[in-house]
Amino acid sequence: MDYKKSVVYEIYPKSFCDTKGTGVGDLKGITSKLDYLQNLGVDYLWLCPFFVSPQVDNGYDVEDYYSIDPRYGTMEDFEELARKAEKRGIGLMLDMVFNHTSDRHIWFRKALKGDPYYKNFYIFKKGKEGGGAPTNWQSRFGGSAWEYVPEFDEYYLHLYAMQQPDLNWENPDVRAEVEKVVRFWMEKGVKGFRFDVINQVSKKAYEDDPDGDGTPMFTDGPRIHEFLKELNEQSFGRDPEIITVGEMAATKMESCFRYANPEEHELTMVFSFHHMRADFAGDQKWVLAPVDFMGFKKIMFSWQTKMAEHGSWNALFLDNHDQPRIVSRFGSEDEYWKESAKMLGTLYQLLRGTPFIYQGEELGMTNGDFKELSDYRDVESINNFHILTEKGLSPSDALRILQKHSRDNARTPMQWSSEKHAGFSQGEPWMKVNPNYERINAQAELLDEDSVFHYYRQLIQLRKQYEVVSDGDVRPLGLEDERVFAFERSLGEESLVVICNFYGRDYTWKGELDLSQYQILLSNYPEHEILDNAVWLKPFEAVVLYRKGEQDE
Ligand code: TEU
Repeated sequence: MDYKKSVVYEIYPKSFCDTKGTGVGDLKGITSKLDYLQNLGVDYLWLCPFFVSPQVDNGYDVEDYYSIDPRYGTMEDFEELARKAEKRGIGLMLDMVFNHTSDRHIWFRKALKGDPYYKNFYIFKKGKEGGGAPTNWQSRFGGSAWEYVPEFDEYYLHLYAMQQPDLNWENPDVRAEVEKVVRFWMEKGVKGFRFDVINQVSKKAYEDDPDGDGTPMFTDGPRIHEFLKELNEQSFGRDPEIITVGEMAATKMESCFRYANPEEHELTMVFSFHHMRADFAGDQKWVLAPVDFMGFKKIMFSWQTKMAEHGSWNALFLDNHDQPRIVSRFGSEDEYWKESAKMLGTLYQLLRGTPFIYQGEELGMTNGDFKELSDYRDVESINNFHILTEKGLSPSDALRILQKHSRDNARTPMQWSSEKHAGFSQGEPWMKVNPNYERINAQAELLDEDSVFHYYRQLIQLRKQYEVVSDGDVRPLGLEDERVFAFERSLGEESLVVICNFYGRDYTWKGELDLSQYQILLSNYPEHEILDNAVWLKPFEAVVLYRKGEQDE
């Protein structure tokens, strides 16, 4: 399958569909929704981890890479899913978490017993002379990234939760194990892989970071390209059909030029996150800040144009399981909910790269309705609540920040219908269902031709039908415009123009192209006012215009 023409759909198994009434989604639930997914038109399903795990980080803490967590089903269930998906032309993409394991993984348990072979699978270091952790690095989930083990008088490194010890990629035996895991799943018929925080596996030096939390010491490290090339050569690279995406936390674009350039033989494409900080205060996530639209636009276009100049490929997304819902963040939850959900889809799906839709995004699902700390499940959110209140913030102010920025916003159960628990489960869901399910749900949207769901179907089809979408060059339009996100895609004489009003107010947009030669391919409003190079945009309006090559001269 051509990755440029493909669209990936991300599934968070825990919240997708529960067939057993346990309140937790399962693999059979995914199989039962294959018709829905085929109808939407997606080509790959990225399944977040379903391996045996104590679930401290919802499966991103893997205890056994070769077995399926019984709460999600069995290996037979997985094989059935793979088979039935393939029949519908859908490939499975698995999520491989190799920066760390669970602390319950047999390797770590042996390490803690003092087995020197397995101790070298992880990163144990002596504390500083005079006491304290080996370096000042901070865990991504808050607090020190080092945990003290009294038996050894040493610390182990965990860039994420304490129960997620980092693997030592300098050890060739670790890399060989990782490659073995990938080959195992390839043999099961898997068609792609997503590698979790893969750009953090090569650490630079175990030294203090003078002005920060350690990020430069373990991001895009000195041996990262070598490690990725080896992983490619020893595992997925043996099958040219397999597509891969690396999750690149806090990465530098220069590194991504190489990660995602086909000639480098590292990965097919990369996720970067700089554009997702548009509502942070600088690097600070746990504060309330307005959306910086101009900053967002600048970052998006700089990745678009520079990655293209280097022949490298982007993964495109606005929603995923770690991000609050985009319609709540950048759009509107009330008056213009539908229009803004469609506009945001238009904005990113027609850029240069492979789009990733996160479950429920195609319905315009919104942030969770969380009122108290006990409504939250996410380790990062709960840790940061405590950090904020220890710093002196009132619990209600801390909760307000969580309501905006918690990853749980994306993890509420999928809204299938207006039945009890949104049709997600017969039992009590592991996380609170969003009460707006009576209005926003798949059943209702399937019946409504004007729904966000049907609009997403059309967007996906544009990528299949128009080569200019999959292969065209990209050029920002009106970079300085403070209201509109617009760009042109072009292939030879063929041209596609996408104009998105980012705000809930009317706005007249003027560009440099004569639009009278264009036809409208898609829009979230039935009527349009376009004259020469000007478009009278309604709140959150998105218009996709197309001009064929021949008509040009
Ligand atoms: O996320 C890595 C990551 O750094 C972020 O997306 C993170 O969730 C966010 O920055 C916190 O502010 C990946 C997975 O996608 C995430 O679900 C896991 O929790 C994490 O790795 C650890 O495996």
